[in-house]
Order: sequence, then structure tokens, then C-alpha cells
Amino acid sequence: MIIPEEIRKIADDICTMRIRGATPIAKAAVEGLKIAAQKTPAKTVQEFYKKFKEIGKFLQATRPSAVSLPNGIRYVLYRVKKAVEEGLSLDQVKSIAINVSNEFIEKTNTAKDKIGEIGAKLIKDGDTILTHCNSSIALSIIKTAHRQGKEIKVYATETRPRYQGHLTIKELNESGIPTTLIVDSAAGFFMKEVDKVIVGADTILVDGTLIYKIGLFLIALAARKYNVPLYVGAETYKFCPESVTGEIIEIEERDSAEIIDPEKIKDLKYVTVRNPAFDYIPPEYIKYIITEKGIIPPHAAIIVLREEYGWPISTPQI
Ligand code: RUB
Repeated sequence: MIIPEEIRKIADDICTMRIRGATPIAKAAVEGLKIAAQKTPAKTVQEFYKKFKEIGKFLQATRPSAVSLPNGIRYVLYRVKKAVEEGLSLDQVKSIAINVSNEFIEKTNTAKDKIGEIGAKLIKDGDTILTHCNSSIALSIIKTAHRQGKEIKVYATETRPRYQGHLTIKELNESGIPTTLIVDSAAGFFMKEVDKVIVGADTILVDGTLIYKIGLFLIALAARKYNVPLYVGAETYKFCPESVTGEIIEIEERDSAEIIDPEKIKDLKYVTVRNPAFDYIPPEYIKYIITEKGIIPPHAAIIVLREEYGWPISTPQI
């Protein structure tokens, strides 16, 4: 399949995590679709749509665990499909593809700000917050509360093995928020000092289970032990329609070299290394999910899915 170089580069950046985080990868993939529409050599609508779908599949295959990626791609493909079925001309279909790509990207930006605004209301002056990994949505909440003049402190985990926490402390520092970096395994040690755990989401399942960066389940257990509420900032396109029909979301397992130098274990014939990138956090560990439409308890995930995808909940067929 011939894929334009710029789109290959986006896919490669997602695979190698130069672009990472559920929101940024969804936006980048949709940006890829926009480029596909702008640069298409297709002469007919059918030729265009066939290739456009192939590029969508190609971009979707880059990472498996964040549902924002397929949901973003579907958002565009479904609307393009409808335009094709309505018999619109090639130019019209192309311009719809570009417009809906822009629309999705715009929606992600607005949602981030809105969740920041809503989530900040849950933060009190003097709160100490713990966050894990590097979530643009969790940071939007924390930074909004800080901009509102609330004095807050943050514990940020380093987030082994890829150290996304280093991105988080840099961003918090730029905003002038007092921040302490801790190793992931110190989260329990510091939990007594924490008022709220705030994170983002990669995927939310129909029962309210959260899929998020590996290590959050242990943090959630410690939070529960000390009655510290766990808040999740998640745009509605992070809710997974496939989970309604029992599809299993694949948990990405990354190269063991991210954890240990392969040289060090090459002679250890009884040792294996496992490196799952994401964790499951059952709904009973989550106090609220903060979406751009409002705050819900995790068990109300089904309501968001019904609103987004209708009833029966069905993913748009492309
Ligand atoms: C990223 C990660 C992020 C979430 C939410 O994992 O777990 O915190 O995707 O991010 P990775 P956001 O680094 O493996 O991509 O709130 O920005 O969507």
C-alpha cells in the first residue's frame, strides 16, 4: 500500500512514542487523515474513499490500548462515508474530510479546556494532588485550579519505564506549581499527605473500568486505603463502544529493553521480562469521571456511550 511520507512519519511517531498520550495520538492520527484528503491523487470518489479507509486502518494499527485513536479515526471516516453515500462529488467529499478532521481536532481542544474548568471546581485551596504519567487532561485540571489562585502542591510519579513523569514535572514547573517527583513505588508512602489523585484516561469501558498507565492500580489501592478520592479526566471519545459487546481491549506490551538492558539478562535462562504499558482500574476505585459534558460516577459510563453511539450502542460501520 502506498502511504504518503508525511502520514508514515505520523504513524512512526506514534509507534515510537515521539507522539504519545491518548489525546495527542488521536489528534495526530486525524491530522494524518486530513493530510490524506489534502494530498490525495485520487480521480474518483470511490478511489478516494478506498484509499482513505486504508490510511485510517494503517493509522489505527499504531497503538492498541487508547480508544481515542480508533474513535477519532471513526469520527472522520463515518462522516466521509455518509458523504460518499449521498453521492457528493470528489471535491465535496475531500472538503468534508478536511472539515470534519478540523472539527475533531477543535473538539479535543475545547474538551480539554472544559474538563479543566469543571475538574478545577473539585480542587480546594491547599490541596495536595498526586498524578501519574503525563496526561494533558489531568494537567488541564491542575493548571486551571492553579490559575484560579488555589494554592496547590503536586506529587508526580516518575512513571517507569518511560518516565513520562519527567514531562509532567517540567510542565508543572513552567506553571509555577510546587511539585515533588517521586518513584512510582513511593506513592503509598506519600498517600497520607495527598487529598486527591487526578489522572487522565486512555480508555473507559462500559462498566466504568479505566485503562490507564501501568502502576495506577497500585496507586488506586493505596488511595482507597487512605480514603483519597481518585478523579479521572476523560473526554467522551475516550469511552469505548466495543466494550458494550464484550470486546477485549488489548493491553499493549512493549519491548523488555525499556526495562532492562538485554545484555544483562541474556544468560539468565529462567528469567522473562514483561512490560505491559497499561493497567485496569476497576470502577469501585474511582470517585468521579470528569467529562466535557459534566461529572459522572464511573458506573454511568453506559449513559455517555448511549448518548454518543445511540441504543443499541453500535460503532459506526465504515
Ligand atoms: C500515556 C498515558 C496518558 C494518557 C492520558 O501513555 O497514559 O497519561 O494517555 O493522556 P503513553 P491525555 O505515554 O504510553 O502514551 O490525557 O493527554 O489523553
